[in-house]
Amino acid sequence: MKTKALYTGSFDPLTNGHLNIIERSAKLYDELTIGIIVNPSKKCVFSLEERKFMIEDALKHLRNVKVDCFSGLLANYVNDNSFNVVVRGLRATMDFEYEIQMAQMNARLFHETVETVFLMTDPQYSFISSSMIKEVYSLGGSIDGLVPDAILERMKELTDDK
Ligand code: COD
Repeated sequence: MKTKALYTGSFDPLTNGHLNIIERSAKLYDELTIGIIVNPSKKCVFSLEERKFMIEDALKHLRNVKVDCFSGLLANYVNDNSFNVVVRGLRATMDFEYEIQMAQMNARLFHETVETVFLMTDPQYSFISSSMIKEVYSLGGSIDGLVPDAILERMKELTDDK
């Protein structure tokens, strides 16, 4: 049986921490879908279309990875698309508290057996978050090496346009 894995997030923007989890998951599973959450109540700097375009560009070296968008409950998206695995990344104990709660709630909502699998962040990326990237960048600090080059280039283009 093919293993279909899902890795979800806001990815506003995708960071090298996310990329590291994606590259490692792509080696573990037959197919990996990156699910960008559409959350109208969350104010994102980059539009959904911009994030999808940037992520596809940054992941074009990974043959078994595709990018999609979803709204509503993660469990509904998983049930509708028959994923067997949901991948999450863990940076610190702080992440763990929230993640275990979410994994246990999701487990109740999945129709079939779906495992939530946690990959520990590579220590060099443990301090990176999308919100910190945006703050440093917007105040003129360097984010070189913290986001994929394709994302950095696109961020420069988009912020020049705005
Ligand atoms: N290193 C490793 N992993 C990282 C790093 C890093 N530097 N940064 C982030 N991650 C991991 C996160 O821990 C997470 O696993 C993933 O990458 C995505 O992170 P974000 O910050 O882009 O995404 P979130 O946390 O905003 O996404 C939350 C969801 C969209 C998954 C969540 O809100 C959700 O499932 N929403 C749908 C509604 C729903 O089903 N609600 C009920 C939940 S029980």
